[in-house]
Amino acid sequence: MTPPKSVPVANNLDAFFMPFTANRQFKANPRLLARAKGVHYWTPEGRKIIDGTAGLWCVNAGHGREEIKAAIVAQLDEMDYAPSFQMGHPKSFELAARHAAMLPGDLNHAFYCNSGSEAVDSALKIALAYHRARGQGTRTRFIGRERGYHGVGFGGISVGGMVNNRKWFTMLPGVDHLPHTQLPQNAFSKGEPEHGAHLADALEGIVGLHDASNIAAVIVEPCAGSTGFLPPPKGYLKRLREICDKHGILLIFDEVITGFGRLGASFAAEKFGVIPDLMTVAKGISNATVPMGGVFVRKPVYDALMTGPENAVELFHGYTYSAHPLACAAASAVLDIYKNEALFERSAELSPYWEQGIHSLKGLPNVTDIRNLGMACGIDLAPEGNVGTRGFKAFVKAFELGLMLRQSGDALAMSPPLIIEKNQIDEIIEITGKAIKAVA
Ligand code: PXG
Repeated sequence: MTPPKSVPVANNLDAFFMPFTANRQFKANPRLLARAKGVHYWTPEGRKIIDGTAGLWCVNAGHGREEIKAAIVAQLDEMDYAPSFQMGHPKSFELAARHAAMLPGDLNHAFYCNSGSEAVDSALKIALAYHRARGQGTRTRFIGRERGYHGVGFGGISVGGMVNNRKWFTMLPGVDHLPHTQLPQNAFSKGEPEHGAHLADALEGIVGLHDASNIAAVIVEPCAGSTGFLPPPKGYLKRLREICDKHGILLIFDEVITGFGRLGASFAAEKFGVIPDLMTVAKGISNATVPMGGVFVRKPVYDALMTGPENAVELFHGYTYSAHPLACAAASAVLDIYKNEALFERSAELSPYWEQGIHSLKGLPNVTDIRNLGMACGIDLAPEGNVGTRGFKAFVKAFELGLMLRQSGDALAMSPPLIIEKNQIDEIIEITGKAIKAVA
């Protein structure tokens, strides 16, 4: 492993308005990351941190991959940028064909954007356009789920269910929410919990309230990530699919976290055998090297929009950087790595070891629930005073001890790069245990 080079540190942290951060607290006591390779970060002082979260659930193939770098550099030499509006460049078509080939069922068209938030807003708009193109323009309502995270666009926060992301802002009208899926009787379940498929039936209630003729789409994370990692109850997603089919409602899976190997399969759709009409992705699509997001679209949805005069734009939506050549080059190189190193299979193979390790933390002080699926997990800690206080302390302690984990309220979440080795999993578990004990 290359030793860290000395890195100049900004001596004034004031100007950067940091996202999703307690700015004043951070700037008083910063946690800076300066270099990364494999499953490690280094601080500017050269302290080594094991990456328990693949960055923000995104560096699935590990940091500093030379193959991706080479592809990006080659693309920069060849062509830095090309528009995708009424123009095209070969790598975008090539990438879409590769994605279509690896996706389950007839999810065989790809729309590209630059982030998960854009992917979600794009998917919601495609859903509206689909119904309108079929003469069902009254279908405008969306249904999300409590505790869901779908990024930070107005569409995403409206269908999302994270109260802090919503309460300061105005929302899209016409949105309902399904109940979240964390049930106390499922505490300490390994993998998919037994109880809770019936929670999908709440969709029937919402349909009864508004009538299906007014509902465009249901959007869920097949396995909720940001809220603290909640695997779906057994049978839940199939039930949602059935109810959507019965009422002509589109089903959107937000696979920004679950896509590209996280759950031990290419996508959650493949793992659970449930094919959504639209799938949103980002993060692992480019291993986070160049920002990229996408919406994968089923053939009937795409075909419904390919009507009308041939010279008419079918979807008035897109971004300057949709299918950016550097992102396409990176995403294609990432697909090669996933395939050559069989990283999705590796994720499945490692997951029992991960499960065993994570559940060994049961019994530590304040641990009230542990959940896992594939190469990810959530650990709930009992709150200490205000919600999030103990969680934040555990996060800071873990960082001091050399581990990067994620905190959402008093839930800790982890999702290491899929190249992780067993001894590195042991290290993550050990440090997590120490951090939990330290905040007891
Ligand atoms: N959908 C899902 C399911 C996500 O997890 C987004 C959409 C938005 O993606 P962008 O690229 O716009 O951020 C996400 C993002 C966390 C954490 O700590 C999770 C995300 C982002 C930042 C932090 O759990 N997920």
